[in-house]
Amino acid sequence: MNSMRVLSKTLALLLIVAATSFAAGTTAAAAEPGKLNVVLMFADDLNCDMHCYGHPHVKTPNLDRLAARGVLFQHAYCQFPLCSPSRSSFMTGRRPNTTRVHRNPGGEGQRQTSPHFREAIPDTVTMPQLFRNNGYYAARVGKLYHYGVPGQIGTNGFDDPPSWEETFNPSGRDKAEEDKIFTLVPKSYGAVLSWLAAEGTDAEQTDGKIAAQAVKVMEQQRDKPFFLGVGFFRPHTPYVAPKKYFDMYQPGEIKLAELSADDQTRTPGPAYASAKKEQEGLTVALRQEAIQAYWASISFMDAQVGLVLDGLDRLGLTDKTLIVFSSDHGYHLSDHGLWQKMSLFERSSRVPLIIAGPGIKAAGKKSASLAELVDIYPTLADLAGLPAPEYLEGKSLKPVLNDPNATVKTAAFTQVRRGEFDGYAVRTDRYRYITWEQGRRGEQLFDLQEDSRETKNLAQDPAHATTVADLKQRIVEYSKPVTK
Ligand SMILES: [Ca+2]
Repeated sequence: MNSMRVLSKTLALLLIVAATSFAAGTTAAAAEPGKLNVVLMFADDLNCDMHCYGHPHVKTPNLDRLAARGVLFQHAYCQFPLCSPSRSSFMTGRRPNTTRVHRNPGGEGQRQTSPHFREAIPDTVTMPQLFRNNGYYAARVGKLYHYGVPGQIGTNGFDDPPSWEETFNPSGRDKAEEDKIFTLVPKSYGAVLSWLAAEGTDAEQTDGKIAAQAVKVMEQQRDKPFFLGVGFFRPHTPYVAPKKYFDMYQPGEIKLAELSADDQTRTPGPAYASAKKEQEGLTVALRQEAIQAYWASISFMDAQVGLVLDGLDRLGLTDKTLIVFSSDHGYHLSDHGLWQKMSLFERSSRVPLIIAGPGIKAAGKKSASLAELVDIYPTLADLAGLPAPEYLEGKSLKPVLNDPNATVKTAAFTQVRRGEFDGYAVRTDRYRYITWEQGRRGEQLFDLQEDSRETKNLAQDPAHATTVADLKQRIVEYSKPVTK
């Protein structure tokens, strides 16, 4: 190690010490009144099947009203289409190759357990922790970091204690009455397609309790700045929602997606490796029922978002609170012949993202600009006027919040692991390019302007050779290990 490197390491350490003392000082001083609160709401396994995203059937009146006073990002992407890798990434503002979290803990069929991001980056300051260090009260209600669902409902899940002052882990009838749930694999509810049109009220369900607890926390903390993480469990399996939400959708009228030639032959193989045995050969009626249940769970979760928004209004906090709503990854509903997550197609990688709050000039607008979940942390720090750590790997979306035509990035990245090798996808304003094990196990290129359903793989088309070479190079750069 040369002397310059020793010097820069020493400087970096001094800076960390200085930053820590500064943070400790401001914590004691308590944040000044007038600072903006944050409500960070996440749904679990939610794709963009929402009315405000143009879906013709799915009713989301409360998210529609949030979108009407915020900016809706039409092209937002997760960095990894699985709970723990995605959540570790956006909560730390760092990408999966930095957090080194590429698996869920103890995940089904996985050879080894996932590490916690603190093993690779022990001193990282998470998003809520930054607010905490600057005098905010930070609390979590429900699922913000990984939780096994439904197994760990009511516990702390795979949490990060330094992130929070207080945590709340409600548990409702959906958990207590698991034996009533219909499932494709007996006694298995979390990883498997499963659903229940439940008896009883919204308030008896876990997500109903989460909304109620969130409002209680806001009421208790209304006089001081707070960062409140509100993590709903739906529409993750089991799709449990009160009956009235199932009645909103007629399964017989649900149109199933057509499969392309590649979907039918499952080419290239790794693109379809997320398929599970029990999901193969489902009858049309069963597929329609599963989609009805997923949509019912979305409308139920939307109603709980409504309770949080109503609470903010009633407490007079709406005008001083930044509100973010998103999901940890997208979701297939038999499109491409797939269900759930863990693919690099648009449907599994794309997420809803709505950001609202005082001072957002483009309120009510939709933006086609690319955004990534890793951008949420720098955006909230920017809007709240807090100094974000320099190592964050996303960008503030503030320019887009003021002008929906502004762009802060030309590409969004998503990656996934297939046992011994990785797949990477890059999304530009027009294309999605995917490479499996550096192309050795297949490449895919879709022109989303011409082919939004990803039916024609153009990767071997000589007319697109330049585009493929350019996007391949972007992935080579993206997938290099981060050394800082
Ligand atoms: Ca998830």
